[in-house]
Amino acid sequence: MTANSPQNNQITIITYGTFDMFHIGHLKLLQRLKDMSDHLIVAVSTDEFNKGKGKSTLIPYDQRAEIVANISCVDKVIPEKSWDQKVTDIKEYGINIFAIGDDWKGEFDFLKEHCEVVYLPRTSDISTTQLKKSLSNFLSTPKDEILHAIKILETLKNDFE
Ligand code: C2G
Repeated sequence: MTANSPQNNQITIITYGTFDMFHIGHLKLLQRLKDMSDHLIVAVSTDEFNKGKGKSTLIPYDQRAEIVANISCVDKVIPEKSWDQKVTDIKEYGINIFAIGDDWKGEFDFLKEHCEVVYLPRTSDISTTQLKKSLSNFLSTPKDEILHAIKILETLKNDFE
């Protein structure tokens, strides 16, 4: 099934993502991928490509790519500029496994004629969308309301101690 058999028994994996506001879910995915491979290549979506996805990012591409490139389990970062670059990437880098979170389950099965395709369970209870929502809620709450809430919590804490 896989066109690219391991070179010298070295397994190379590729994954794609935006990795905006890098969080524990992103890290755990990359670490799991590295546990399955010798080389981990990560394609980070460019800002232009994300616009096409209807996705806006808080952190610009250069910084997201630099953050991912400095994650110890990541061996190489390339830009993701289009949906149809995956087959070319798989051939160019001798990819054995294409892997991504299961929020994309089935979407990339067409790649099975070129390499193995794996969908990994996402890390629950964390997402960039969720972080953005919490941040905007926090920033939209008037300061004095936050201070008032903190005061109440402190009083409660003292009562409990
Ligand atoms: N992820 C995860 N657990 C989370 C959040 C994200 O495992 N709690 C995984 C996603 O499933 C994905 C990767 O982290 O595999 C990056 O997630 P996003 O930055 O949201 O990537 P996305 O915008 O979905 O880009 O061509 C494919 C696209 O580039 C995928």
